[in-house]
Amino acid sequence: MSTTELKQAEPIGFSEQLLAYQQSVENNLACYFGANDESWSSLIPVQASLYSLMAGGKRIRPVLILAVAELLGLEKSQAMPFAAALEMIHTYSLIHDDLPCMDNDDMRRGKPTCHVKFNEAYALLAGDALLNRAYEVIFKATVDGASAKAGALIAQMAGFKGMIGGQSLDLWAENQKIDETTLLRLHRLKTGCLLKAAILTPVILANKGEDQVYTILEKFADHLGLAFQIKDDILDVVSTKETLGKSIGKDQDSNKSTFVTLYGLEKAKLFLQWEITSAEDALEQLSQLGYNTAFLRDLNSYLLHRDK
Ligand code: GRG
Repeated sequence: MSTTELKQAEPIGFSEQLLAYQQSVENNLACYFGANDESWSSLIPVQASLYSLMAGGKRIRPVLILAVAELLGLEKSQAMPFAAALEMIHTYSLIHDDLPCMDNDDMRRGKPTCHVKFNEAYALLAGDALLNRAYEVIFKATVDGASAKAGALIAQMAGFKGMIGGQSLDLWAENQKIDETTLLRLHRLKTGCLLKAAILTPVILANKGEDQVYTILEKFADHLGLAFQIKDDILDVVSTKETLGKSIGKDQDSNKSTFVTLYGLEKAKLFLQWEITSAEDALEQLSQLGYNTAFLRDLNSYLLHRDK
């Protein structure tokens, strides 16, 4: 056997695999947005969309789509349009969230926010353009009942029964103390729903919507979503603007209830560990069905230890 063949046989490590997923998302994203369409690329909202879309970001949602797709044996080409579309929806939500009428932030993904770089009107249009393009990409990739269902799931999770509902609760909850049940609901909707859409989209594309796999991955998504947000709450108080690439201390400044403001830092860390362990339990159930969950297990732990 030649050395090249030997090299190819070596299992790929978590960091390499994560980078490979992230790179394939990066390579496809601008393309799916239509950045190569010269007749439109000079339009300011198109430039503003691309500015935010290509500003980096961890690409967790599309990475989850690609990883679950691979776990289920789905073709990457089948999952990629949905992965790109979800990242566009996520980026639109960040642009709108940063607007003065919402969180009024001046830094995102280590750069001036979209409305600071362009202006409020163009940032609003950039978000709208990303959202509409996302559904255009999804419609173009809709070839059967399964892909139609996957598109409907994404629309629901991004809408008022999902992220928009959560954002609305978040606005309502400012300057008032909310209880744990409301906080959990807010987080599940605002953050959890898009992550759930990422994890369940490939399951639906693989026609496994009725299987045990769906139930287990839904449980995994619930715990991962909460863990992700609790970590975000923690980073808001322990990190720096330089590391995070966005403002810190915002939750306290805008009088928001978070796991940290409600329970303090140490208890929030315990909540985080509990959610991560519960997510691991779900993955253990999946591996008992014969699925290779190694990447998802490492991603779960990476999200626990991430510093941005
Ligand atoms: C405006 C409809 C609308 C919704 C806004 C995204 C959002 C909802 C608000 C942003 C504030 C926030 C803390 C949201 C929770 C979700 C979250 C942690 C977003 C940041 O996601 P990351 O960490 O960001 O994946 P990158 O930049 O890495 O993509």
